[in-house]
Amino acid sequence: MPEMSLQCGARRLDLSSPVVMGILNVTPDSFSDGGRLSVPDLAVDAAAQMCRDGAAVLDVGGESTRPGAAAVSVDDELARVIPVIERLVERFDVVVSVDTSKAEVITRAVDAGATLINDVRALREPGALEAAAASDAAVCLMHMQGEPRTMQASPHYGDVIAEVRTFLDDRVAACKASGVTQNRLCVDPGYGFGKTLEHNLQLVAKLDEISPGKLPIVFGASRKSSIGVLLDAPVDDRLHGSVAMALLAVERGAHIVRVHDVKPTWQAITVANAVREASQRTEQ
Ligand code: YH5
Repeated sequence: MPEMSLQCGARRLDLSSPVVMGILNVTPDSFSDGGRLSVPDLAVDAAAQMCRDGAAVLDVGGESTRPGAAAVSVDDELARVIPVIERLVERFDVVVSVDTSKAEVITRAVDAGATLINDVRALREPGALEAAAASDAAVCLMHMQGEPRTMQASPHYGDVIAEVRTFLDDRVAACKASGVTQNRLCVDPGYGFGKTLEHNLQLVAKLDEISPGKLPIVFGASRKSSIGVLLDAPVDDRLHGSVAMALLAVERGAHIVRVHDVKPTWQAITVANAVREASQRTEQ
């Protein structure tokens, strides 16, 4: 991967080798210790472990976008994510990302120090594009067919690769027209978002065909239900399948893998990086 990077605020995230984005859900059901510690305290502890385990990015999300999940108000989402982002930015030398679609959350998260806006709705909500363009944060544009509540009801495509690429092309063009520069953009095929198992597998198989203008690719299959279907395994038994899927995505061109299990994923891609570098040394 020659001189690939992503400009996240003042920080340049080097993507010449793939990196791990750790998932930090701050919904009320994500942390429980019987109430001794607050959710932000528990989230900071989990984040510290992810940093030790090799995460280059921490992705903070306060809206559940799992199939069927209920919507969250702006105020609830702000109350969940802003205190956590403030603490992470203060403590850890990594890119802090915010997983949101709402303009006000984007603006407040960037004020709190987030330098990557990760939006499963690709900045299509009112004011979101303008909020992102007014910042100097990077943007991850993800493909989704439909809306989280109903997207898995009956996903349908003519050609899933072509449709995902066309959608991402359009959203990249919209971002550039609003002033978000190329070096701040990355794209994501949206594994599991309005897709059958077969659609998901096609997207991984042809991942190298989805990126407009060779932008960095973000990929997230961690613990998702299609991995459960392949393995006939419940959500707490999808680690090895998730690591395999992340590694296959990296081998097909993913630059940032979004995962729950940072350490095993980091170890797997670090081994793969060493082999890739060895094959580059013998190439000339
Ligand atoms: C993504 O792919 N996904 S939130 C259902 C699960 C497990 C996990 C158990 N935000 C992505 O992680 N952002 C989410 O079943 C994302 N790419 C990017 N860029 C959904 C999620 C999940 C859903």
